[in-house]
Amino acid sequence: MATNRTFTMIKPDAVANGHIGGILDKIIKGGFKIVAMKYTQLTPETAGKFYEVHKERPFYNDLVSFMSSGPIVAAILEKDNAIEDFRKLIGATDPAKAEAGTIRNLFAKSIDANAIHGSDSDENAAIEGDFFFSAAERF
Ligand code: IDP
Ligand code: MG
Repeated sequence: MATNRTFTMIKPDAVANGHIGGILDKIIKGGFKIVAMKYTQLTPETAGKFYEVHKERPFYNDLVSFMSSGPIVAAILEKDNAIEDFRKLIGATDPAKAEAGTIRNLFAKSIDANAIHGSDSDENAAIEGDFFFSAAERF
């Protein structure tokens, strides 16, 4: 069932490379409304918890150290069919395979430093949004 919210992070590589503005522009022009937004940095502990579902994957330790290596922008976004439409807007996990014009195609360099996160389900969008934002931080 489609719902109307997803969660995103602009990852440390995209922040460091000066792409916050370019990525937010794509998100807003893509029809997403910003419900909540925060500029912050994960610690190895919080990044490890956020990516706990990937604990058994071989890249888990690298992912946790990359995601805590610098500041990120976290946000909750709203749009009809948000999860699916946002996954379409960001493109494939591997930027080399991401469709032209997608955020990862435009702003990402590699499969690990791939510029942006997008929730993969309604359930995870709710969990991930709650990880960063209180009710009073949502508009
Ligand atoms: P997604 O971000 O497109 O949903 P996931 O499979 O959920 O992709 O993986 C989470 C994150 O882990 C990716 O965005 C990427 O940063 C990293 N990652 C995924 N696959 C690999 C890999 O094969 N090598 C290194 N990092 C990876
Ligand atoms: Mg994922």
